Amino acid sequence: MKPTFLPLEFDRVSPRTSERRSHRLLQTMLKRRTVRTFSDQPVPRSVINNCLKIAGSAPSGANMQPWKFVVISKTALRTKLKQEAEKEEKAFYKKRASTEWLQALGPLGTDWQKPFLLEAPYLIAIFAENFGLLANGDRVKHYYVQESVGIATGFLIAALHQAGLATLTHTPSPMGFLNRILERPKNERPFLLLVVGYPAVGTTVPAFAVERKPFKDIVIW
Ligand code: IYR
Repeated sequence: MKPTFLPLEFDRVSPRTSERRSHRLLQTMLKRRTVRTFSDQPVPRSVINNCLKIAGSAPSGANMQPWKFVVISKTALRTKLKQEAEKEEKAFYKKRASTEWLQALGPLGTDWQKPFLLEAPYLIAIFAENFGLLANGDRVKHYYVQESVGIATGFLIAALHQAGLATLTHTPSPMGFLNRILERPKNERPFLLLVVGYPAVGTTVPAFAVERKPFKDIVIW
């Protein structure tokens, strides 16, 4: 197919503006912390939808946009998800996880109980489409699925933070139950469960995770 091109719409800004904006954004993003206790204070749906549109604008392999976002708010569904997640997590913490893994998680203070799955107003289950499925059942190849969905998820987390919301990236393992409970087809693989809301009053965060690697250890010029 012959490619067609459109003129780029690009907001050109001065170096001074770039400097100012990047600095402001840095200050904002440095304040993002994963939280594990949420208030039940409602969040406007429109905010969630705007942030999901931002996620959906992420770059992806061959522009296949291999992602699906399932927003969950109903208590009945969240109760089911909590039950299933806790079943897996219990097995993880009590049996499956290696000593080394449990040691690495120690400073986070996590365990198999996941009350936040009922506390936060929204859960967003993010699915990666390993391949596309046409209406006639034909498969469409997708490229760089992990990378693409990872980038979209990063967009989503950053967007929600800038919209004033807290998030938790939760990865019950394994997550296959999400397909069953949320009735998602077999080409969709659970990627992450994002918990979204306002932090509960008095929320604390693990001290060790405030530490960031020194800049010189993450960047080579
Ligand atoms: N999925 C478990 C364990 C867990 C694993 C990692 I790696 C974390 O950064 C945090 C937790 C849980 O959600 O508790």
